[in-house]
Amino acid sequence: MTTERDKNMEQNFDKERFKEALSTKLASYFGVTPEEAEEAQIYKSLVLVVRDILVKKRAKFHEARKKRGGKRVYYMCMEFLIGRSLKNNLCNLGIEPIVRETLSELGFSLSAVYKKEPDPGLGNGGLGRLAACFMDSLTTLSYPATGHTICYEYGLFKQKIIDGVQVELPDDWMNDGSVWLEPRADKSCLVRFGGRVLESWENGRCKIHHVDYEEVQAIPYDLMITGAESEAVNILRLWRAHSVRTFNMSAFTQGQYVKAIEENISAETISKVLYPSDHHTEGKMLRLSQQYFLCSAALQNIIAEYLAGHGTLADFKEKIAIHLNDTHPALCIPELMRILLDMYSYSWEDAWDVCTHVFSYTNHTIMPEALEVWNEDLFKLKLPRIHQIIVEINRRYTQELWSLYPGDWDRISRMAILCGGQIRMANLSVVGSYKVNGVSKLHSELLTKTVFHDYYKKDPQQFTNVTNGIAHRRWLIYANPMLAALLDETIGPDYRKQPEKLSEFAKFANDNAVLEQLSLIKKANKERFARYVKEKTGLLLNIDSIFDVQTKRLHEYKRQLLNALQIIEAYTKLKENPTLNMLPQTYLFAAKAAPGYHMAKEIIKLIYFIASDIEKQPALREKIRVVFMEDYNVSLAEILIPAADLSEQISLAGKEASGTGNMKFMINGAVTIGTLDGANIEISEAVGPDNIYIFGLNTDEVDELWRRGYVAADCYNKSERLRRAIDALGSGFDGHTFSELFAYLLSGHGIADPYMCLADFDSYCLAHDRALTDYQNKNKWNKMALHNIANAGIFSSDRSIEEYAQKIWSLSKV
Ligand code: 26Q
Repeated sequence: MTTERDKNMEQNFDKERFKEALSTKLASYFGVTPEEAEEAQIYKSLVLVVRDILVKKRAKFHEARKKRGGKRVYYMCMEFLIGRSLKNNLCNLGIEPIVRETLSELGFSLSAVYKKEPDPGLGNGGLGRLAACFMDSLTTLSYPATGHTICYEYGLFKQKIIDGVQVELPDDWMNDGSVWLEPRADKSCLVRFGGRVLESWENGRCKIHHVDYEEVQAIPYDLMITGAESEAVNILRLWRAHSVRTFNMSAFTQGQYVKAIEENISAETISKVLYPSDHHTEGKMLRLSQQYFLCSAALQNIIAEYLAGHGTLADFKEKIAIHLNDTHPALCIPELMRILLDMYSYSWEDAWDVCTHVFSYTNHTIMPEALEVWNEDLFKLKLPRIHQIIVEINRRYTQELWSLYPGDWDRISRMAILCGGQIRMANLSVVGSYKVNGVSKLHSELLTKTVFHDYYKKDPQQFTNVTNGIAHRRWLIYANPMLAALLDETIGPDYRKQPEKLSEFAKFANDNAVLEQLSLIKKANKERFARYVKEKTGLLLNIDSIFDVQTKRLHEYKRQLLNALQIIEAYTKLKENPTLNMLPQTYLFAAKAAPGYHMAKEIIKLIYFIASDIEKQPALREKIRVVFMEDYNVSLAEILIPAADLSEQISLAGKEASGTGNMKFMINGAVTIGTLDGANIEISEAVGPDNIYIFGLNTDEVDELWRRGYVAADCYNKSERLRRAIDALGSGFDGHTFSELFAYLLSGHGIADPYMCLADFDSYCLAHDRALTDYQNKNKWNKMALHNIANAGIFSSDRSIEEYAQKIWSLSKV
């Protein structure tokens, strides 16, 4: 029974009530008193207490939303890299202090309890983390939103580095990490694969019969998302595949037993594991099954929910926005067509009208190897009805193009969805969406100039930009509580919900007391991180050295290799002259490589052996230290980013669509060293040229150099510094030589140095030298840090979401 006291649990949350609620959970789930409980039991019971609060809050929000009516948005993404939930929820609800105190009275440390929570790795990197930041902001800003994704049993692999080699281990996060998830068997549905499509004529209409298909059950698991000081609670719905075959015992005796089990297993394989590669599509059929599984389950669910609330689909396109986060969920478009045509007897024109008013699409890359295509013959076998629908969308669309551009076959074939036996998912996404956006100013501009140029010419209004953002509460306030306290003290707490107010911090640029505070906070965060490193690796970091950090997926275009070359150059110089008086430097890396990505793994090996080489020379490692942290994930980022002095954002111009790590470092007072790529350009505009180290070629110069013919060896021959670094690859580190990397940079299989590390090397070293000089001027550096923080407000995902709500979804708050 719900008592009045219960209802007000959150508002009237006090120590006594909390203690009572926690004790009840401990008793009913584990049969222990708080005194007898273990940390893990405290963790689980605490989650259950928080869930109860959220369930009640959710019910209220649901009522308010229903009463208001209005539009809602569904955010579709194959990845949601949510990170741990407990701290975020306690802080958002404003009950963390009470929980901390109460636990402390019971003899537990809340910080230790936080560590009991596994960090779900349900994403590869930027795209998945963006989806999670967006759910946070949508909820904080009281927008009605639901996320849909897959409940992977195994998230992104756990990484170990053994003798320089990345070893992948399974991430079994569900084992006890699913306390937050609420299974909703009542909302499960069936998704069909394979089979054949038959047509018949009934009452003058063509009826579709899908036969001989295999059915998989989709079961949703709900995760409640809180916002900061907000009445809203939204849902992230994670879909799990289940076999529908019931077990036939008689088959056992007939020798069919194993076969039946095998079939069960193959159905459940669909949600077994997250594909660990980004920026590379392999065209694997299991990935296609995952994509359709998500799209079909989500759309059936969206329609069912809509009908339950409205009774008819009449106003569907006015009330619903469905956002496709990259092309991965693009099958939502033909799936909605299928449902409207085959199940609700819509005409093609009416169904298409609904689709083209409901879907919007964000592109996250223009790199050709990342643009998804499916082999049409294989696709047809797995999804015959969806294939038919795509063929018809393509037929009608190319017909329209023919009348617009008669005879212009080149253009029409570039814009078609089907071409050369392949299905082009980016084209399907553009054709089926009313709005398409890029993720930074530069990227959005490049989209309209390159991959989507033809579509842009046809309808410029279809294209827009929404620069990415980060959940600044998670990444600043919760990850860096000391900095948050300083901000509260100096500019007041309004920036917590109005990030643009961070700009008021600029007023303190000449306040020496504040600057000193800032540097003490950075030092404390470096100490906190150093304790963590000591615990994990046994290494003792020098807090007074500059922390120079590059953390992100390992990829050639992100150029961890350029960073390594710069380190090698500094290291060899130091070796030649060991008494060199220099600022001590600590280079920190963390990165996962896709398991099949050979070159990325070679770069990890290089960094690892540079590090181990230096470790063996005590005199040198006082001055230069390299640390590769294993298993980069959200939790590691939360402790590492606040400790950074220098933020490495050094992709080849034109390759990084936006980047979001750059924003996380900036808001924590790190200064960026970076190229004019992605959101670095906007960061540079925000902080001004004195508060960032920009180097290297810009996109026009990169293009020009490609056209002229880039010869890496020319750079090598011209630069003494560069030769020293590259030659060192040949002589090696800690007994390991890197001839493959040497060849990759200078001769290569196809083109040498495809991401132009050598072209940018000298300029990178000069920028680095400037940064090291400036770092030694404490006052100057602290001021730079302050300006970075003060100008980071526009990179809050609150701003991004307000732009999506206005420019794309036409969404209003509850
Ligand atoms: C596709 C097909 C098959 C298997 C995997 C994939 C796949 C999975 C993940 C392809 C791409 C991704 C992830 C891409 C990604 O994270 N892109 C990044 O998105 C960020 C958010 O917009 C940007 O800031 C980064 O610049 C961009 O690289």
